[in-house]
Amino acid sequence: MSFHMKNRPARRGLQAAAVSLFALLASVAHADWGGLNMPEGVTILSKKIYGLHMLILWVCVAIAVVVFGVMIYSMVKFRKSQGAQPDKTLVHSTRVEIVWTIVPILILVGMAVPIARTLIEIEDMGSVDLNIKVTGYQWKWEYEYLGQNVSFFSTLKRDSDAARQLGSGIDPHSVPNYLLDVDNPLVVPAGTKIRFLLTAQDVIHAWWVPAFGMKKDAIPGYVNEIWVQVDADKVGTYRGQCAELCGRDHGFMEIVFDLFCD
Ligand SMILES: [Cu+2]
Repeated sequence: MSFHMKNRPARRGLQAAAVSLFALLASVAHADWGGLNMPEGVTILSKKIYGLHMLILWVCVAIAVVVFGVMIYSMVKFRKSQGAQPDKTLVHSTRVEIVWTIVPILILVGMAVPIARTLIEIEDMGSVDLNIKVTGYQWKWEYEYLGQNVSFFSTLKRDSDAARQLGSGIDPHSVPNYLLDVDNPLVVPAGTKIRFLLTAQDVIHAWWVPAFGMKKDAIPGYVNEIWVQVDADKVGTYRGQCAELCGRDHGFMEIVFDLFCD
């Protein structure tokens, strides 16, 4: 069927839409593509999780190329205008049924192997160098270095807290690391395998530092655990927040993790 657009304003509108679409695509092309992907993180586990993510992404891309390739080829090659006749004999084919059941099973099992390996590694709490108990409160964190006789509370830094008050008159832009700093950060030597034991005293919180690729709930009366080992060359400050809607000031439960070189 041929399609003629006689309505000029409509055609201009379509042209303008096409131009703006191209402009949008061009600006996306100029943007940092890395910002569209999942961040790689700085720990052993976060890198493995990133590797898995990329592996599965390319498996999906390969499947999409094959499936859409066959579909588009078939639609173009066997179109009605070329005299294609529907095959009325292929109502049921046991061979085809078996192939399209076995092939996806093999793909899924193939993907499950590296995934299971990584999951086992995530749960492996063996040979940790340091145990830190993390307790969530409304609205602060308590850190306890087990066996080291060190424990402290970590709360939103005072300058941020003052600036966030309604009608404080303080310009948030004048506060360094506004709403991202705490009074007492976690301080840990580089290259150590740390086990975090997460719990809470009042309601459910969640301890989350995005660069670690790990997030887990801190639940009252229950201990969850995660392990973190940051690469020795990634010395620096990593930040996170409580990732559970734990109450009114949930957005102000910051986490600051300082990694120093021995
Ligand atoms: Cu919380």
